Amino acid sequence: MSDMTRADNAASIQSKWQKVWEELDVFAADGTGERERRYVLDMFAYPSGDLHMGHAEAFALGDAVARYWVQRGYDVLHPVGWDSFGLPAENAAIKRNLHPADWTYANIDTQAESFKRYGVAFDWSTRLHTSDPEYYRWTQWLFLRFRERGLAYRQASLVNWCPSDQTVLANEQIIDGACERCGTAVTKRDLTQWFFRITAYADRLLDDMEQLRDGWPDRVLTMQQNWIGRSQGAHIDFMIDGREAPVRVFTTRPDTVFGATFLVVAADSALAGELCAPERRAELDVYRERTAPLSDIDRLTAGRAKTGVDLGCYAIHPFTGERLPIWASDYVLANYGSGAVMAVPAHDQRDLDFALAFGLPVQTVVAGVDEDPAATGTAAPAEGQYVGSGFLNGLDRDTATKRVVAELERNGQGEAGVQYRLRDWLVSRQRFWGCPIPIVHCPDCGEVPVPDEELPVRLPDLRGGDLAPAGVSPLAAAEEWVNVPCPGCGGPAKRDTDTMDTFVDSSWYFLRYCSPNYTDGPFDAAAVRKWLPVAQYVGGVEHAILHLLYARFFTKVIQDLGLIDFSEPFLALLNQGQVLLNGSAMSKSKGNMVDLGSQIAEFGVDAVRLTMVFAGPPEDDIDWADVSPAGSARFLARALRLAEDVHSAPGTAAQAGDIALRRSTHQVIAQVTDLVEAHRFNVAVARIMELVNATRKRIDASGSEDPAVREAVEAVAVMLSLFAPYTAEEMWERLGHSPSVARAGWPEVDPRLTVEESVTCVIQFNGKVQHRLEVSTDIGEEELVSAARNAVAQLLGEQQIVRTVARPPRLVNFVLGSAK
Ligand code: ANZ
Ligand code: ZN
Repeated sequence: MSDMTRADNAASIQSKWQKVWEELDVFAADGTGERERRYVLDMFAYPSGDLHMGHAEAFALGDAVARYWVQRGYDVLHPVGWDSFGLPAENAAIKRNLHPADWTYANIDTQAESFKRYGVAFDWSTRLHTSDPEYYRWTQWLFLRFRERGLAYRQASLVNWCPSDQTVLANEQIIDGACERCGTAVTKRDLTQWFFRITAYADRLLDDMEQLRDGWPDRVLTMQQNWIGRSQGAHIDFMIDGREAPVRVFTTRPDTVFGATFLVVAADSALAGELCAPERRAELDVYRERTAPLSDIDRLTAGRAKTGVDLGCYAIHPFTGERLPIWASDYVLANYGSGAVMAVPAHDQRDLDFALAFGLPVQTVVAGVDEDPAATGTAAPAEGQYVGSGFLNGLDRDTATKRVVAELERNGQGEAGVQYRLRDWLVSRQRFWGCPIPIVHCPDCGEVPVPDEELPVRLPDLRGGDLAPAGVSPLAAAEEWVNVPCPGCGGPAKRDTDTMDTFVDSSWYFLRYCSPNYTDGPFDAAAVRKWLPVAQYVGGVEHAILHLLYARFFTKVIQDLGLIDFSEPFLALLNQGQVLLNGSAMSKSKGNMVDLGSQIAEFGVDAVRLTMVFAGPPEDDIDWADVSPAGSARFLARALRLAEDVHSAPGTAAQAGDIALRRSTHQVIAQVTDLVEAHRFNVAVARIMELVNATRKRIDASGSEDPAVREAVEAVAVMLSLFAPYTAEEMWERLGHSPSVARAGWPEVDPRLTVEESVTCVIQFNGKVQHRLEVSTDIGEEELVSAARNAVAQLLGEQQIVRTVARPPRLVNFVLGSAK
């Protein structure tokens, strides 16, 4: 077939089956029957333009899982929706003088059409969009429940600020000190912001990972663990010369306290300003300005030249009474621990670098060190005998740590403590296209929640230039919307003008999918009980930390609210790799995009889908330059031709068929079953290809009447339906079946045909050979006799077996007597 007719053909097959699937509602979840239920979830799409190659990969994988489970007879929920709030819509709206909704919903329609064309087995009745008022009403409702529990609070804080986008950025939205979106250098700002108290759940987020050990990739669990970053240690309070309040430091090594020779506080902390001697002020201000833009990652980079300012004040060592100088530097983070450290330069490399840069003393306190760290420039491992450590000398590390903490506690100078890297989640955004925060600020009543029955707080109708006012957020400039009577006292008050981080929207959508139109709450608890937790989640590794952490956090809070009875939302996780071109990620700015639409137009949906799963293990990246959708299309055409060449009638029993082909068929089914269960789709496809070849050979050798050929081709059609739904449906039709192949049922494996070692067993009546049967070499006597009886049941007719002689695996002799 020429390329042109192949493309036309694919397009017409596609539209033919889309109609049939829609009419038959093939992928509707049931939820009422006795069948075991399974929920397969794809990370939902953000509607920026049409679907791209990354979507094509992710959804090909998730769909294979969903379709496989349907074939296995599970009641499957495979929902579809859109994560439809977010900044790109707003920027597009400003540029084109539109409402962000116009751009968003137009893109959603485009993507919906593309999903249908792509043949994804969604239950379309689940469809939701997080920007619909019916959805964000419940995001607001959840926000208010969080707030009631003290889990949503407002606090002034130093935040990352993009001067160009005029918005707060999360740490992860900063790349090399610049805004990830526009590249502008990020600055810090002191703003009052909304936070979610995710740190209150740090321990549970860590501990509950036990439930995920079997179902999640190890590396994702490790990333989550590091992100939460639990450190065991102690808080030590250092008295300050000429200051009432002590300075608290966090240390993981309180046992090295005798090696502390100076203190360092975060230069950008309020504490640095408070401690700074007047004559040092100017120097500190200059230093602060210079280091403000640095991200935490910059600050923590090992080996950076150390910089800092002597604050001109002194701390008192809690045990020696020595005066320790206090410095400010950028390598101490303002928002970790207390933003201050006791520097132990002999045993901590960063502190040593700093001490050497400024000529501060270095005091070794753990022996076994031959060389002086101050001379070598390398901090010594703090393992061994304590020296110069007063009451700690002679103890082992464990005892020393306990001893020093006990001593600090006795003196009221510190205590044991745990620190987390995890910070509370800053959810405020000074942008328009997000979920409004349902709070009113009243001069008399303070923060007043909008009553539940008045939700949703809808976004006002702003478009174009209204969305980009100078210096304030768009909602703050919308005066008519902002000014409202206070729900508490009725006096004049103002709405909160922040919107929520879009990660809030995506932290609970999987709960809403089970009852997307529910109006009495965020979700129908009975429906959630039926389907959740999610049996398989599929999505990109770029969400390995934040989205998954936030969704896990929400699930735990919602459990604590008594609305659900499980604590982990996703029991299994599959992370697909990226689609690359010539070794690098596709991006608009680099101009190396492969357009999904034109790939589909050229090769057909099935060839693109098959290529995605055949390219390699799902976790690996796919380089589109190295794969062959044309090759996939050729293979699919070969499979389809097989179906045309089956000339036995539908329903023909395969038993009489060619045993070699039957054996191949059953072995491939058994292998593909295991491979699909293990998500090794690429190998599964390779096995199906082998079966297609074996079947073709058999047809060439002895024609297409053989019932073993039908059995093989039917198995190919059903197995291919996971990856190439249109071709499979065509095959099924040509095989004389009615649609849909998607619900044909997974082929049953005959275990006798899958054993590698088999022999021919001779079946005799009174010592005369009647029949031959392929059996496994290790077949037991009982099994052999019953297989033999079944095989000769017809021949036996009315005759009675009076005695059976079995010599497994090669012989069964039935001694017959005549019927009375
Ligand atoms: C003395 C010491 C001696 C330390 C030693 C380490 C080794 P993790 O494990 O990441 O929790 N630290 C404390 N607060 C900090 C901040 N705000 N910014 C940068 N560093 C900070 O690290 C805890 C250790 O990091 C603490 O223990 C402290 O240095 C430093 F041989 O105290 B340590
Ligand atoms: Zn009021």
